Amino acid sequence: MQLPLLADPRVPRALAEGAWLLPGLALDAASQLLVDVAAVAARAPWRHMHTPGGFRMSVAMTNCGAVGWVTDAQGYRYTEVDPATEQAWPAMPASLHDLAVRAAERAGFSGFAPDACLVNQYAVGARMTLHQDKNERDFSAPIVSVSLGLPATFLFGGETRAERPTRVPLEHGDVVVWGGPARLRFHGVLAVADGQHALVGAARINLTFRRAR
Ligand code: MD6
Ligand code: FE
Repeated sequence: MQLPLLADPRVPRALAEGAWLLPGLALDAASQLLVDVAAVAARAPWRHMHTPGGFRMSVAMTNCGAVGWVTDAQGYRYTEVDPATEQAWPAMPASLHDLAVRAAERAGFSGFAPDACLVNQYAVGARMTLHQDKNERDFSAPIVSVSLGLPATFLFGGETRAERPTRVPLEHGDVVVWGGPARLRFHGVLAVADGQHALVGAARINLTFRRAR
């Protein structure tokens, strides 16, 4: 039975032209996503990469899909081979792929065909400084970002680093889709606060799906 008088808490919220917060869209899939992320990390282990400037990132990363995002002294780029294992990145699990396509569709980007999923693991205190996602070949595809585990504050900036970012609280199961005129906006994540999540423990996991090639 429907309860049409109750407000639906899962209504999409526009963050900017081309950027949508889809609250709770990943909630139903979350436990399967986490099982599949654990299988990815068993084959392509979590690692702290270094920026081209030599800084160790506080976020631990892995990838799945045909290509994966890496950074080291040679720069930021996508590779077909995981430099840590010298094997191909694990294939993108169907649970991840299907959620990303559904989220993109929901935000008005039909036909999204992600070939890369960067998986970020934030321990308490880990953060992501303001950056643009611009290593992809074609900016016409959106990015789909799925938050799992501990909450975080997403920083949503402008087209220049100087523009003061707005703060967007992200919770377990929230999805952000980001494309069109918003595709090159600066963004980041504040240091993750201490806590415990029932499924994830003391960590936040973020999946970002891209069309890299
Ligand atoms: C994170 N996300 O939420 C990092 N990039 O852990 C990103 O860097 C990001 O959420 C592009 C679009 C959406 C994002
Ligand atoms: Fe990003």
